[in-house]
Amino acid sequence: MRTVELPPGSSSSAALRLPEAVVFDVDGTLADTERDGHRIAFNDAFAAHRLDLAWDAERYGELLAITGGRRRVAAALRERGVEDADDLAARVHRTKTELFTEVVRRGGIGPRPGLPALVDDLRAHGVRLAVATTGRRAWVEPLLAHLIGEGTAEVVVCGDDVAALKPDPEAYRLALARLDVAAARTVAVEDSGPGLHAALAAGLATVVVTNDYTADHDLTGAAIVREAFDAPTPLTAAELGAALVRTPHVRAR
Ligand code: XBP
Ligand code: MG
Repeated sequence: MRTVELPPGSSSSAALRLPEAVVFDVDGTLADTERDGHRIAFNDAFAAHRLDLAWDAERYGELLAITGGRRRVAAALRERGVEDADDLAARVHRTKTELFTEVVRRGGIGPRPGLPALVDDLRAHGVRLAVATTGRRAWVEPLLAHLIGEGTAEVVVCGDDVAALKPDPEAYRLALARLDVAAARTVAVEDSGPGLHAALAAGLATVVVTNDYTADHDLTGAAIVREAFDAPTPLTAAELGAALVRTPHVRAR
């Protein structure tokens, strides 16, 4: 495992371990996609399908407990007693995916503040990058190209690739398998309770950077919980390495 020396004048002169790889969640983590991105696209898709359904910001926050847009729509339709809710949800979600992909391709979604600096730091230290998301590849790939640059994440696992969405660990396990790296050398970066539980269940030390929708989630088990990438101090590769050391099940190996 690589080490990095702390800068002169730091409180400790001990060398820190760096992770071999970092697996990032996308929604809510790399970018604030949900309230003003996905939610609007869902509502536009409901209108396009002439459905009398619109999610305000608060209701959408509750529905985020259901991961995966198609499942989220299906649950809302079932709740209204709609017959063939699953088929209709699949059609509505296809429209939503097209609408959101257009927004992404127009450059309408930017990175969370401080994220580009963390990615630069990780790349400068040779840390491998991957993504594990429950979102659809149609918009994930162009969004990653816009946020961190095409090819920066050498492995990209999307909702299309797995049978079970987060909080199931399948997406993280698949990312580890494709990276061919041990969980004990890898750190996950997440924004939410379901994402944290998925990463922990795959054996990953996990750093959670919360947002308005997730600040009150149960984040027990996270190695580090922060409200931002850039405050109060910038999140660095060395701090992600410290998350490995701080996570008991990883330290025990
Ligand atoms: C994100 C999701 C996704 C997005 C919408 O969760 O659950 O469903 O809300 O994207 P996570 P899709 O951040 O834990 O991956 O409509 O493409 O599903
Ligand atoms: Mg997320």
